[in-house]
Formats: sequence, C-alpha cells, structure tokens
Amino acid sequence: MVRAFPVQIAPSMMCADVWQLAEQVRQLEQAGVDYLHFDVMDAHFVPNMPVGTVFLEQLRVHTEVPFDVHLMVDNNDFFVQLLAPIGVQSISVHAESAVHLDRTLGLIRSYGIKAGVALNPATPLSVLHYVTEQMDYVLIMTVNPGFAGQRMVPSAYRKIRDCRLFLEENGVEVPIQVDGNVSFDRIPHMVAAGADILVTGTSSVFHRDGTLLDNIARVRQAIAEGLRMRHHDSHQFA
Ligand code: S6P
Ligand code: MG
Repeated sequence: MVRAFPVQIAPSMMCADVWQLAEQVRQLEQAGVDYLHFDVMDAHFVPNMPVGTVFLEQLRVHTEVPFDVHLMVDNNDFFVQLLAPIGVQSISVHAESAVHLDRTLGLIRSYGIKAGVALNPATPLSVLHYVTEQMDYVLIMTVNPGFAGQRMVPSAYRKIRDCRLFLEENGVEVPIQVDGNVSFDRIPHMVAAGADILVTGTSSVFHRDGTLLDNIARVRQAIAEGLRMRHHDSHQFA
C-alpha cells in the first residue's frame, strides 16, 4: 500500500504573538496554511494552560482556516463537548488520558469532526491497534507535551518511521501529524520518515529571526527536500 498524502502545515497558535494576533492570522491565511493548531491543556494532564476554548470561539468567526485541536487534558469528553459547537474540524486526544479511547473517538466523530489519537514519546504504537477503524489521523509527539520551545526527543524519527510502517502493514490510510521542535532542519527528516502534517511553532513558522511569510517559504523548501529524500528512500529499498 502506498500512502500519498500532501504534506500539510499547521501553525501552533500558542506560539503566536497575542498582541499581533489578527495580523498574524491574516498572514497565515495568505500563505495558505492548512490548519490552525490549538493546544488545549487543563494544567493537570500537562502542567500548563496556554489557550482556552473561549479564545477559539472568538477567533472562529474571523477566519475560515480549519481548526485542529490538540487536547492535553484528563477529561477528554468534557472538552470535546465544549469544542463541538465552536466549529472545529479535527480533535486529537491522548491515548494516555483517554480511559475509553474507542468511545471518545466515536464521540468526536459523532459531531462530524475528524478524530486523532495523540501519543506521548514513550507510548508504544500498539495502543493504536484496535482503534484503527475509529481514527482519522495519528499525532506523534516529538517532544513531551505541554510547552513550546523544547528539543526533539531522540526516538522521534524512528517512531515516525515505525508508525508509517505500522499503518502500511495494517492497511490504514490516515495521515501522521508530528508536533514538537518541527524545525527547518528537522522537517526534511520528519517528512522523509513519513510525517504528513507538520505542527509548526517557535522552531519554524514562528521563528523569531524571520517574518511569518519568509518562515513559511522556508518550511515549504524543507518539505520539498523531505519529499525528495522520501522518494529516494522508497526507490532504494523497493
Ligand atoms: C506542545 C504542543 C505543541 C507546541 C509546538 C511548539 O505540547 O502540543 O503544539 O505548541 O510543539 O513548537 P516548537 O517548535 O516551539 O516546539
Ligand atoms: Mg500541539
């Protein structure tokens, strides 16, 4: 089975400049990003709370860009029910906090929202085995969740590659999202390993050394490099 998703860009809005928010959203729209990624945390599953649901609700009326929500909370179903009326397009929940993961994925889908399974760096891919019919994407955390500006964990490329193989072997055609230190230098390796949706924060789209538009152009160049590497690998090992 050949997985062939376009590589998409999802800027992480907890890295945006609140003072410049409207202007930054306009620039992201102009640059044609695929999603706005929102990190909703409860200060319990992870020790942070950068963005609340009211923030999403207020922003929702000002842009048509799809909203991708990454829940890092203990009570997933509570937040899914808060988010559904806001009009978000995808929600990922952590397998580590979802006691009834299958039921929660079904709840997300019952609202017509895409359901993703997020995995902490130490969580094995095997937790996906019996929810493959219920998930629309996998989110591989390439840092420990909770904060922007961290360094990628050493196992990240290996895990992305293993996830791609797991999905191929099981005939599951869903994209792999990667989140955490998705930097200009790491993007080619992540894409070559199998990443399809890039959550981009302080190490690329919101990098302080460039403008948003320049940074997005650099991200696109890095994606193109990663696709060349992926193509080369697939021929070499065919
Ligand atoms: C972290 C969160 C992420 C970050 C993003 C920041 O828990 O899920 O979405 O906002 O990883 O990007 P960077 O480039 O600063 O690591
Ligand atoms: Mg995130």
